[in-house]
Amino acid sequence: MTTIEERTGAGVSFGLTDEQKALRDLAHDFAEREIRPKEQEYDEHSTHPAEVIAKAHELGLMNVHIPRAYGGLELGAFEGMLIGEELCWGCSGIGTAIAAAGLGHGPVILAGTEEQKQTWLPPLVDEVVLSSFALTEPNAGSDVSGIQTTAVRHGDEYVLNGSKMFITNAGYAAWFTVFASTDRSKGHRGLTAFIVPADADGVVVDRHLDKMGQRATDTSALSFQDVRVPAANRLGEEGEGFKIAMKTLDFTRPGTAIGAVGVARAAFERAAQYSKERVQFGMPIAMNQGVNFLIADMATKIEAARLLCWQAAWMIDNGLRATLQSSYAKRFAADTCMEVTTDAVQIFGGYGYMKEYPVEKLMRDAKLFQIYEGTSQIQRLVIARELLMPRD
Ligand code: COS
Repeated sequence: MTTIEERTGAGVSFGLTDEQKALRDLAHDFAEREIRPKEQEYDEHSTHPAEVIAKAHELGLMNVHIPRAYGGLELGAFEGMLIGEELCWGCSGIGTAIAAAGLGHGPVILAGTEEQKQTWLPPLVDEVVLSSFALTEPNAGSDVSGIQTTAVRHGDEYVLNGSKMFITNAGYAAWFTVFASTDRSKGHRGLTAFIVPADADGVVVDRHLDKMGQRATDTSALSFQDVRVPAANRLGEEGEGFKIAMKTLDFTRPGTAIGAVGVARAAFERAAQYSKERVQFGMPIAMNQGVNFLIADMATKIEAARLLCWQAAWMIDNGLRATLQSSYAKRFAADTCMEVTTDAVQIFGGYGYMKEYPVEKLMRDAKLFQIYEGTSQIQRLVIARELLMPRD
């Protein structure tokens, strides 16, 4: 297997440019001022953070990958990560509500025609408009090829029927990227992607789902009942939907992984501080090897997770296929987040288990990173396949 260096000849730098530092500081300041003070309230009531999203939009902290040609900032995957880590450090429920908009319109950037891009992307820059990615179904989660929603062509239109499950921001999206089967006999080669306006007749947001964590993000069930979509809204050709979904996820998984780094860092900072303040047996508990080794391992794993995310972003920004590196990052960062937040609760002891202390929420929030955008098991499956049966 050729190494990345052999393929690109480029070196690696861990330093940030002044512009990148300014972007990270802007996102951090926003997270500290606008997100942190509201994280408990949004979590408790599981409400859509419309106000915070509007402010993030105004500051240019969302939809950041939209190309300049359509009014966007055209930031790279790496710059997106500098923002994403900070927003999720503030609260991953709110951070995910902001970041998931990128998943919704990612397929349009990736596979849209010029006309589709001109139609659907500029409004996302001009106004606070959300798009949403409708892939998962009640009976098709990890197994994308099992999608049962159908799209049948009638003249210049397709008629969509079916149900979607666990769709982020579904209750607040202006339009969806929907993956449906145009030919069930072809399995994954029969899947096709469509842009479906939320106000089209027959689009029904069935219910807001009550989650364990990341409760500020709306997750809803959705259905399509004889929804008529113009053929002009089809992304790519019939049968290209599966690959469009996979390529989108190659791009977005590291962005999700960096959110897990942000949550882990928030838990680490709080636990490290607490370990210095909490006195037992006449000394801060941080003096005990049983605690400070935990702290050391937490910090090491967070650093490693961030570097895997940065590597995946670097691959993407250099135009390289990053399927393997995206799954490395997503798998390791999600599992790290779960471990670090669990250890943070352990360091806080009984207080950590209580809702009035912040780490209980972080542990609940962490769990979702091991599930959405491909479970940790699916990431391992992708990693094993990429290593043992590489596609190029
Ligand atoms: N980029 C481009 N093409 C890809 C690809 C990628 N990352 N991954 C797979 N493909 C291609 C394969 O090369 C194959 O092409 P051919 O039809 O030409 O042979 C095709 O897609 C099917 O690939 P594969 O055989 O690997 O498909 P599987 O059905 O085994 O599924 C997994 C692969 C499990 C990786 C996929 O279904 C998956 O990612 N599942 C998790 C879904 C997920 O993340 N859900 C969360 C929803 S968003 S919150």
